[in-house]
Amino acid sequence: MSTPTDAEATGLALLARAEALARHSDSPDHYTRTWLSPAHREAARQLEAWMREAGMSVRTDGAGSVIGRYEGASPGAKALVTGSHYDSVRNGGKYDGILGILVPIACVARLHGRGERLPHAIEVVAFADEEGARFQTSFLASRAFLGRFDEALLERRDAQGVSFGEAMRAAGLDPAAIAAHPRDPATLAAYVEVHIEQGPVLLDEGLPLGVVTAIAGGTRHRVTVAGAAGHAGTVPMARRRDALAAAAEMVLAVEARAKGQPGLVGTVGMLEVRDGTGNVIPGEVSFTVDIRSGEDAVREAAEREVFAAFDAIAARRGVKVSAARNHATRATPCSPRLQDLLAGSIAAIGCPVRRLASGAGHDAMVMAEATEAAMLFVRCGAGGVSHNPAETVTAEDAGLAAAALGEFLRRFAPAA
Ligand code: HGY
Ligand code: MN
Ligand code: MN
Repeated sequence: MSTPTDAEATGLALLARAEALARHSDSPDHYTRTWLSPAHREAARQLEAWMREAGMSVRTDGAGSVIGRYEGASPGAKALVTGSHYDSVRNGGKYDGILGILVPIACVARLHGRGERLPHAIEVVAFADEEGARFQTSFLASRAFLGRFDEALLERRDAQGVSFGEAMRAAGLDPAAIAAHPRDPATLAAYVEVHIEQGPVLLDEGLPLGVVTAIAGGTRHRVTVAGAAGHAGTVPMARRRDALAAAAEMVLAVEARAKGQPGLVGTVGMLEVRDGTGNVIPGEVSFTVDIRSGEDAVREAAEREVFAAFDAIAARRGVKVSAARNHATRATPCSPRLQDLLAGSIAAIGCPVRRLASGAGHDAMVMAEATEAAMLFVRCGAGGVSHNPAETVTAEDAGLAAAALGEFLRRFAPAA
């Protein structure tokens, strides 16, 4: 068990690493790190160096994920996998994903420093792409880790027109081999992910750590509204088929439906006016719709109603609407056995145990398809804000997360 002083010292070192890693950014003005950008490759090299320093052997997989392995007492033992992602949203926070990579590296470094081997191996995985900001992918790297890859993604281009395959080749990766070496689930003992809460529950209750009970499911669609472009000065209002005015009503329909039901959230996070110009009536607009709930039936009903509302708005306004789904996950319960083990570990370091659901998506959702999975949440500061540069975590909480995970790693045994 760590004393609070130990926890804080470990935490300060963790926050210093998060600061250093955030300097590998696509933008000099803020922290954005998208899949396979030069900054993303530099971050991968830094993570690899820290993993080696902690006593791990390191490899990079077909998607650019960095995988460090610390052998157990007997070589080749099943691995307890722990990690998170090192890509970010645009103008994001420094701890989303990163904390779940740095904390386990610190835990392994401590084991290595003492020459201690556990009965199982530990693998720390820094997933290369979870947010999917560049190609609108989600969970790309954890899916590739398990050998799952949607070939349709090869058709995608980023905002600069670079194709998915070109981006991979520029980073020295082979698009044909992205998921060519699927991890055999029989070699996995379990998956545990440390992550900032990204919400205010722990902060409001004055608690540093939490055990995740389940992760909300969600879908993302790209919606296109086709109207008629025309002259802003000459087309009478009654004769317009303005795609943006229709899309605006649709955005409000998403908000109204989500507001109407507790536990349901709906977001339009991107909206683009094709060839948008101040003196042209918008002819085509596309936008994203993200809908989530802890209950799949609630989400599915909301989706049906939202898309029915879009059809009605489109019919009334004389525009056409179409939607393509590009992401879907079902609500994912965390392993009750691992939840209890995490709860025992949190209690053992002297912290109260709080169980809570995750509204955000995590690589743990994908890993749960292959093995037992669980998550340890760490309190967020600044009102619990995340996906925002104001995101914070305290050194003490980061240190407590390392102490709790260290305890968990020692208590863990594969399911019988
Ligand atoms: O969108 C999510 O929930 C995650 O942060 N990628
Ligand atoms: Mn995120
Ligand atoms: Mn995240």
